[in-house]
Amino acid sequence: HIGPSSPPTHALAKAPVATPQHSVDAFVKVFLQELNTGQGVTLSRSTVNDQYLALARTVRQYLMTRWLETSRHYAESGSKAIGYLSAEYLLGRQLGNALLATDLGEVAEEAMRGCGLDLARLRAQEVEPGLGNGGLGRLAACFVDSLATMGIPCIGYGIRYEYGIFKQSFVDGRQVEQPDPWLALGNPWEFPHPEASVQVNFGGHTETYDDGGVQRTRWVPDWNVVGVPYNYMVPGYHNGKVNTLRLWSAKATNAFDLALFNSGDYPEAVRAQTFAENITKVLYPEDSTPQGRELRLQQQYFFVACSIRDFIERVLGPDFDLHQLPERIIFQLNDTHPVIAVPELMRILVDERHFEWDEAWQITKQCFAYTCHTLLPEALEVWPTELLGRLLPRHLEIIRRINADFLDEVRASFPGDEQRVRNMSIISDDPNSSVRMAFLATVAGTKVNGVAELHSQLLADKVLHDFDELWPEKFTNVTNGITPRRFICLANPWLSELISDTLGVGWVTDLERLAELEPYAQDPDFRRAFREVKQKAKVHASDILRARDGIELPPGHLVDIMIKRLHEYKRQTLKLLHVVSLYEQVLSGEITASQLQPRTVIFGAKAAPGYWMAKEIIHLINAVGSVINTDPRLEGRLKIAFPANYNVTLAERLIPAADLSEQISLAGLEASGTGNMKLALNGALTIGTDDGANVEIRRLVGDENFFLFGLSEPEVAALRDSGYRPRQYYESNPQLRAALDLISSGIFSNGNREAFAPIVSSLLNEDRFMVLADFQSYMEAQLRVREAFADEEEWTKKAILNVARCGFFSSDRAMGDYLREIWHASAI
Ligand code: KOT
Repeated sequence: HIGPSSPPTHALAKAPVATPQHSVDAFVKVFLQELNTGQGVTLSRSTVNDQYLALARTVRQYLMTRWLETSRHYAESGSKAIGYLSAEYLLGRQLGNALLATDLGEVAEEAMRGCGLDLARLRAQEVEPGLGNGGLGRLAACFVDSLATMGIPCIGYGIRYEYGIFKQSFVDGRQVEQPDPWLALGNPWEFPHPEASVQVNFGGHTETYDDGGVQRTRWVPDWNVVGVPYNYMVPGYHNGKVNTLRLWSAKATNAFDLALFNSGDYPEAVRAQTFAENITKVLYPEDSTPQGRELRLQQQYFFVACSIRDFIERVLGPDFDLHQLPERIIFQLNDTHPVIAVPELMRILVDERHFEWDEAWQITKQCFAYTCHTLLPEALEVWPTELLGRLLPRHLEIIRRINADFLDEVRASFPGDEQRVRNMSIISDDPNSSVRMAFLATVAGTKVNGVAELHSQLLADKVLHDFDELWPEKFTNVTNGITPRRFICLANPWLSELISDTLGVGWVTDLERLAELEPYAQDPDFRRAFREVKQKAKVHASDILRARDGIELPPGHLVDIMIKRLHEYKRQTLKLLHVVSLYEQVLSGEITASQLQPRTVIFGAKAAPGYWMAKEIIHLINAVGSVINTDPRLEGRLKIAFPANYNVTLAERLIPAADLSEQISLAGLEASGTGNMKLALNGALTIGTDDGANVEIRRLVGDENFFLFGLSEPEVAALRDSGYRPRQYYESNPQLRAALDLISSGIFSNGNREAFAPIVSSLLNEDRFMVLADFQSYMEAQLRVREAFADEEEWTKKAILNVARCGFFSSDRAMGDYLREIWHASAI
């Protein structure tokens, strides 16, 4: 039972407390109160962490009434909500975003100054919640931001990992991982609700029983854990709305260890508890390559079971008629990680609520939609039936029945085509019996979407081709987007101010209005102002890199940025070969250092700890950096900067400083990319392949404002089919050969010629991602960059046009697309 036992009589108790006033005095008062009563310290004795926590709690107070009001409003309206199911939310720091959403930035700054404190210093105290690996998790964070800003009822459901993405450092140029104890200094942004905990079962077996003449099945699990929800505010921008992100934390149940305690086996009881709590202990650091580990499946089922039960029992309540479920919720599956939600909802409807199978399936099918984020075959999740059946025996039975019914449908549509039936089966026997989660998601989802036009096309034409033939109406595209609040307003206050001074402030929630900047590309004063903005961003990034990593950004350099996970398909090695080749050309006297366009290449990248080749590539980047950064022959005209531990906070600092954005994946493999959008919207020009959302960026900004190179996806397919032999490129291209030979010479490894042999040999002999095939084209595109950058005015025009023409890439637009095409929900 929740809620007061008798109706309130006191007038003040009938409504949520009033929001504190939007004034410096009021702010200071709340802040000091929070310091004293929340932290138990006086200002004079407080630490920076005390001050940060009190400040966060102060801002929280300004959001609280809005949060309570938003929840009440949604509940009363009875409208359809989005349940965004995502195993990752890469949120980034919260304080700045909360200040922006509430328009309290200046008030807070002055209030802190009045207390003798520096707002920037307190903001720097916040440890970012790194509850995601990369693009997929950051996208989820952008989407919930947009939905709150658009006033759409949405609950983001996910996992409260005790340890987020690992902290990266470099030792002798090699990546070393450390745990990320992000909660250690206290987390002022979360609200635990143990009273709303949910039990989650695992293991055991199923049995049938007679229920008054009806044969039913039930699951008899043999262990369970409890999910404790932690609520986070998701503030809308300047709209008085605050949505909820609900992250689940695993706790041992009492039943779990009571028997063991009673038997006197205390160490075993404690071990059992640790076992339960391991479920949400740590984020899996794989990106685009799932690891088939039992604990990972436990995580997936854990958060999804908690979330569905939470929505049905707490949000809708016991009296709700689940026939109407599709009118109240659509669960968006952020890739296949939450797909086990499908059999879970079926289990609830059939086993617990006693729906007929067909009716339950009709309901379930309307409640899910699936977003696919990859095309890499090795990234498509499959679970061995042995494991799934051991952990979730009832779910496996349900999946088998879904599959059997589905395959009957295939047979009816394609009589006699048993090969097709085998190809489409959710359960595959090749090589071992396993469940193909993308197929399950496709069968269950009302819609299946890719994340950029090209990707959606390839999804329907290749990976899920048979499904597209069966149900063409299911397949759709929603090109990704990014939130302008974090990635323009917060990250780039200088650009934001220039835009607002020019257009007014409406662009922040209506990003297509950036198009109105277009004529200003012709205005020399505006161009000068635009360059000053870039200059300020570079100085700021430089200050950050100096303080954080001891890295100097030389003034006047072209800032060339490649920031993304380290993955062979993304081709950091291609970027590196460009740098090595320039170096080699200077060493060999082919060009003089003075002919180089002064340039700093900034890398930011984490490698999955178990991805050996990616870690070797990190080592090579650092090795090349330490040689060229100190070689006087380059006269300081070429530099590599590789700050460790690239994360959202660092991205916000680097992106505004970029002149050139590297989006150089092998065509057909980067589903969308979102860094490409962030960089273009901050006035960087893209050098890129025809891949992912690059295709749409180029179409919008125009060929003349984009440096295209490399094979197209059909060319990649054709080259692969005709037999790709990378060594031919090495043998026929002297520049490429010289660059690879320089790496093999040992110059970057103190004379050790073997140090980077695995990388070179992998490129020469296999080169799965066709780095060598695209090398020449990339070098030529970089020459065009060099030439274009030399003309400052023309470059500035191009940069302005990139900003003006990329309004499409707002996540507000993406959310609009999902609402119209997939969710059929609207603002209330
Ligand atoms: C991870 C594990 C399994 C399947 C897919 C992934 C995945 C895909 N993780 N991140 N992605 C990226 O998602 C972004 C958002 O859609 C895309 O922009 C990017 O191209 C994907 O690589």
